[in-house]
Amino acid sequence: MATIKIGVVGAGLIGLSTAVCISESIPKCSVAVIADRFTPDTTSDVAAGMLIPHAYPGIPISRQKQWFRETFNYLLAISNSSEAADAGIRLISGWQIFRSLPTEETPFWADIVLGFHKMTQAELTKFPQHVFGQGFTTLKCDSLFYLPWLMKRLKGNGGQVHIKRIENLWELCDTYDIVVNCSGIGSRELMSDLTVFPIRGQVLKVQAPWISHFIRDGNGLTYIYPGMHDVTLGGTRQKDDWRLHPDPENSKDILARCCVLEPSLCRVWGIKERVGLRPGRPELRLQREILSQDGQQLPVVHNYGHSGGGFSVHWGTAIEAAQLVRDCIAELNGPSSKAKL
Ligand SMILES: Cc1cc2nc3c(=O)[nH]c(=O)nc-3n(C[C@H](O)[C@H](O)[C@H](O)COP(=O)(O)OP(=O)(O)OC[C@H]3O[C@@H](n4cnc5c(N)ncnc54)[C@H](O)[C@@H]3O)c2cc1C
Ligand SMILES: *[C@@H]1O[C@H](CO)[C@@H](O)[C@H](O)[C@H]1NC(C)=O
Ligand SMILES: CC(=O)N[C@H]1CO[C@H](CO)[C@@H](O)[C@@H]1O
Repeated sequence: MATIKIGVVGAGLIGLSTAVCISESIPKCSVAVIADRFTPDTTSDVAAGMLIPHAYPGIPISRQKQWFRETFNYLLAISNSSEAADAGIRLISGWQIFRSLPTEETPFWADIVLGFHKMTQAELTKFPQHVFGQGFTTLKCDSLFYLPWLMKRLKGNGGQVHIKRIENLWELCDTYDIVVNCSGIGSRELMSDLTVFPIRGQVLKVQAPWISHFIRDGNGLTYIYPGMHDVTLGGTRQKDDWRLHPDPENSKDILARCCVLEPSLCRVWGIKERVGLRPGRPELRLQREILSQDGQQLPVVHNYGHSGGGFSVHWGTAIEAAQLVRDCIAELNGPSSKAKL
């Protein structure tokens, strides 16, 4: 059997993790990543990389929970290995706090993170404006370490990397047997998928080395996430806003909101403003499709639309995308196919 050539479009978190997962779980294949932007210039580089799931409407909770569990357990093992510092992965404890009682006091992921508990009155005294909270230990992926580390793993497995903008998937059909679509917000143009929209996120990366706990307001708008070399302060969620330059008003507002939760932040220094466009979509798209044109066929696996929660589920969705690639291979090799291989 010939080597099967797989082209993955996208070098953000989703493209790289999917390419690594394919290269490590499918024998007899070659994997290439094709993208116009690489780390540190993708949306994924802007993210804080906290593992706190974002709910995807339209996808059964059991499937989302499985994605999160697989991602959490895989990263937990890395955080517990000698690779942890290179990969930028570590455990982090903190609080998610609410100004009014949330509809669900116990979220679906409560038994996956570690030590989940309803905050005690003593813990809540730090946040006088909040009436309820959840304390837990989760994981954080520092993208400026994690993405290069994934890239290194991919290259170590023989994966290729090409810098190129793809205008149309068919450009890839002469070179690859199967194409995997992980183009994030780019899928709006690339796949003419007009249901994909940007959710603009502005954050501040600041120096505040004394901060060790995360704090997240339950509405997801204000958060303080300490990382390896800086602290991410957020944020904004601006739907259909394509501006990639920082807005100084947003920055002032973010700092003011974070200082209410953590007054010591009034002393931060080294403030850098960053903006990313989350690939919003009513539903995350993880499915197989066979494109046809002029009697030619091209199997495609879609994996995009992770919105504001890509880090929390990326390994679970990569495992599922790799399974879909395996299904494509079985079909290409099947008796009924117009043997391309
Ligand atoms: C401010 C902010 C904070 C966030 N915080 C968190 C968090 O704490 N936890 C969490 O789980 N998630 C978080 N997210 C969400 C997370 O960042 C995204 O879900 C994730 O990064 C999406 O990854 P992606 O690989 O799909 O997209 P991207 O990182 O945008 O990558 C897309 C890739 O596709 C390529 N591409 C697109 N179109 C083309 C084309 N036509 N030709 C060639 N290449 C193309 C691009 O060059 C790029 O390489 C946050 C997002 C933002 C903006
Ligand atoms: C952590 O590492 C120890 C020692 O290698 C191992 O025994 C243990 O099972 C690991 N735990 C996890 C969660 O990976
Ligand atoms: C790069 C890429 O894979 N683009 C394709 C993704 O899928 C759609 C179909 O839904 C195609 O039209 C794109 O060309």
